[in-house]
Amino acid sequence: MVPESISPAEYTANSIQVLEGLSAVRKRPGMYIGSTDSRGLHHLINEVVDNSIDEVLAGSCTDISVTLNADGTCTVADNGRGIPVEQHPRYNKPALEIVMTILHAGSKFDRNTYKVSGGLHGVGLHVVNALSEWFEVRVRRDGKEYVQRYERGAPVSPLTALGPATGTGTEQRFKPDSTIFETTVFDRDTVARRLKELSFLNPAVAIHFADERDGTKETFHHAGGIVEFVQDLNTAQNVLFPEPIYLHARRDTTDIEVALQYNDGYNEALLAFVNNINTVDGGTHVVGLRAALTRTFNDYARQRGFIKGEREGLAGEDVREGLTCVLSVKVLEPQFEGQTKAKLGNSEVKGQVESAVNEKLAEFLEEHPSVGQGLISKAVQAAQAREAARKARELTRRKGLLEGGGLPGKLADCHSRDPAVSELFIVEGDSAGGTAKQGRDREFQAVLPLRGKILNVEKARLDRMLQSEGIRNLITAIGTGIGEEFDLGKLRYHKIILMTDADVDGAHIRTLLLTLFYRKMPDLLAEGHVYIGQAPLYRVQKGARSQYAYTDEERDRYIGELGGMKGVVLQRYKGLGEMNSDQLRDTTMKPGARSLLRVTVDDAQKANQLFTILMGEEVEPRRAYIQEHAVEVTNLDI
Ligand code: 0RA
Repeated sequence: MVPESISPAEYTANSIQVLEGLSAVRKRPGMYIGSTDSRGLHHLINEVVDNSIDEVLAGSCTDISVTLNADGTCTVADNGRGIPVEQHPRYNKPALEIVMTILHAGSKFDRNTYKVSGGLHGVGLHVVNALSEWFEVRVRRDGKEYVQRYERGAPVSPLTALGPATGTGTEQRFKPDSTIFETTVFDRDTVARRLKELSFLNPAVAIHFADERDGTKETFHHAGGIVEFVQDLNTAQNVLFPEPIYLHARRDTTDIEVALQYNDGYNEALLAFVNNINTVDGGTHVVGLRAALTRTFNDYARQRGFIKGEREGLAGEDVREGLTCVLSVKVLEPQFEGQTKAKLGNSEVKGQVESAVNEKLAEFLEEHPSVGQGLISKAVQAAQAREAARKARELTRRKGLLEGGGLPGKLADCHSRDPAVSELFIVEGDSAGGTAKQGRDREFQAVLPLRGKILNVEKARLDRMLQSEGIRNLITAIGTGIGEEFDLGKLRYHKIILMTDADVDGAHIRTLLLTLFYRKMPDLLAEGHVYIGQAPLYRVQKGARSQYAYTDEERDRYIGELGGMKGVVLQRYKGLGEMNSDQLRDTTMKPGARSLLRVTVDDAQKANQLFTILMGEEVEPRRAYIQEHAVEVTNLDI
């Protein structure tokens, strides 16, 4: 028998438990939201919005609004059923208070939807509450409006009925605690990106987003769901057929949705979601999808005689060339794995996705023979190109062996054979390359000059870039190989440092190289092996005193410190080549004296986007992009 109410002693014990729970969250926030930096901060909004999305999944909510208020708070409102307010018999408190202070999954008030548990998602509103300076909840339910306020997780007022109200819904407003977070400033684009993504994944909802700090407003509503998502991703591409293929199936309790479309490019863009969570590290659902694509296209190609007899079939990479695909699965009890919990671990899902996609895609191809044939001929071409590339590689490999060692002649390698301490400087141009060779510590620093010219391959696709000898030298020097052959274990230097000029050409080359890494060697970035060497822009000298300035602001500050321009010699370095080797060593190369920027996957993704837009065939997005970023790209030679 569950008692209707509990004794005062039990009540007190329960309150103490609540406070202990909240202080646990506040003591180790990282355990619940990953970090207390900007990423952790945005996690608060995601968590609150996810709770409203659960109402959408339950079929009870059509509109969500998210507002970044001028006072630094965030408001999330939905027209769902409203968080229940009735007294909870066991705790003798309103259900809402329990939701806000302890409860997340597995209770009487648990909604029966696909949940995001495990990992950093689905941690519960009480976590957001505990990490907020204050949190105010308003609920409309049963014809009334209710309100309750919390501070750092603890209620500071009882749940109060305000008066009659129409409709149902929940409104939550919170102020992140500045004593917890390194920054409490929300980033509009970060929030907008996630809301847009959610609107594609949940076509039944309209998400209204407003930033009161700058007055911008936007509504995200995509009735076409992930089909529109794929179209959106392919905006800047030439697509091979106008309507993305859409597949939907259920296997057991798992719901599987796929939208895919091909473009005439050579890259694969696969986004995979589990219960609305972007699984950037893939997992069993992605493995199942890939297996099904390879299998189905091969079967189809053989049945129709595109591939004959014993000949080797299409490889996975062949059928994914130019593929843009969104996979969205709903799993009842997802297990997220890995450092960032962004990988699905449920082994049963592989077979479920594989079987669903095999069946539905075969059906589609059967019904759309012209699309099917187009795709097969593209994949066959990809296979031929792969074979040709393999032969070319074999040839260079053998040639390399004959020449001894196989390392490019341009490379001034270091003595050390220990990758963990070795560094590779990639330098623009032979003249700067010469300076860098003199300035390096040859024990552990290698230098590879790249000829600027080769890299100015305007509008070159990545594939064309790979035909450049300079780029092939680079790949050989790094040692890992690229694409499917990539092997991080063969990495010859744990630090790969791009040292380019601080001008337009330098930016151009950096964009190209980062794009190459992002697309063909992404693990180099994920494991933090790529850096940008920061060379100074100026030397400010007066008498015996001299300082290097890395920005215009620094230059002005140093001039100020020296008492103004009088007697000051200002040297501006237009390129690395203008420095002598001692200067380059002391400012940019020598550990301890230099400053290196580690390149994140995010940085590289941005470079990749820039690359796609600047090099893309489609004129319209390029024009739109350039207009939007006019200031940044005014002097880019595109
Ligand atoms: C538990 C049960 C029910 C709804 C909710 C929670 C709920 C939670 C949130 C969080 C943000 N918005 C929300 N809207 C609803 C179902 C209650 C019922 O059956 O009426």
